[in-house]
Amino acid sequence: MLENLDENKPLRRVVALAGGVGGAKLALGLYRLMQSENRAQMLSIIGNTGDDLEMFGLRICPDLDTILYTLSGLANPLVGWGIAGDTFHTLEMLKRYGEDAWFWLGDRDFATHILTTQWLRAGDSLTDVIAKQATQLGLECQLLPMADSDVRTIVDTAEAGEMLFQEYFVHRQAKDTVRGLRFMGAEQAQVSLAVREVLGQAGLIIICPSNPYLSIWPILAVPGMQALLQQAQAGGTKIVVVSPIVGGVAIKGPAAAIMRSMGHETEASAVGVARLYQGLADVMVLDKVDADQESIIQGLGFQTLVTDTIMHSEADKIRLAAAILEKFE
Ligand code: FO1
Repeated sequence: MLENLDENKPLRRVVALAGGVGGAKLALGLYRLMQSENRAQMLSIIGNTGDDLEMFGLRICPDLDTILYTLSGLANPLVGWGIAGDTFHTLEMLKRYGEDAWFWLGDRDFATHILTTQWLRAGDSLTDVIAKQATQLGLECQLLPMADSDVRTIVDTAEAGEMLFQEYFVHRQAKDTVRGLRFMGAEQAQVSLAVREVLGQAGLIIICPSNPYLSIWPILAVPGMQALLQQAQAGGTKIVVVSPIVGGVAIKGPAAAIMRSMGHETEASAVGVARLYQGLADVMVLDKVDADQESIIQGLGFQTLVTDTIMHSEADKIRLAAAILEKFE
């Protein structure tokens, strides 16, 4: 029986849930590692689309694009999003026309949004659009949007009320106090056949170190998603969450500030993250600097892995991916 399981191991899928820049780092580690083992096609990444927006008539999927560019080696390493070496002539021209072009879209990046929009208008699903782009950019793994229909993260701020995510995050530079979030369109959204299939084949599910509220909650808000995760768990598949909070600070973005401003019960710490995922994930990966929180997290019902989780270099990313797969796959 055990032998059988071992034989089947390479056939089981690794499924990662990810937001943008932070999530893409671990996704890249998993991708490179599985490429080196000749099984990159057994990696599926489910990306957040709650951050999507329409601008200049174009559909933009920042988180999916960030993963796409990161894994295909195109991403701008300085910021983690956009394309390395991109120019901004189109944006400058739009500004000359008087447009308030606050979202930095590069000339090459525009090509992605033009095609996304064109293919969606032609009737392709977002799943098909992203799959075509991934294939064209040579991706060997699968990149899937969390849903095909529109879901938009709406941020309710103390200073200016409700606004779309990118308005809060980029235009207003995440300076407002977040008092609530909702995912517009989530109730009508459906888990796609592709997402259903990969979760059904998952031997391990990894929640990347993305902002729980802004990047993972929208994915979990798609009706049926949590039930599929529970089904996978019931079949023996572990769900591993990598803490995006290290030493009380968010690795990237406003996660810590949002945890403080939104949670009466949560705190910006690895324990706070564990509380958010209690009952949902089985394993928590925390950084060595938070090792003193390990026993509390275990007390909350998690298996733990304490390791270096800060990913600067590609080697850091592969090492973290390898530590997780070695222990829990
Ligand atoms: N992030 C910014 O902070 N400023 C920008 O102007 C910006 C433009 C942008 C364009 C394309 C794209 O794919 C991503 C872009 N991002 C930008 C990143 C993005 O808004 C966020 O990092 C994610 O949505 C958060 O997950």
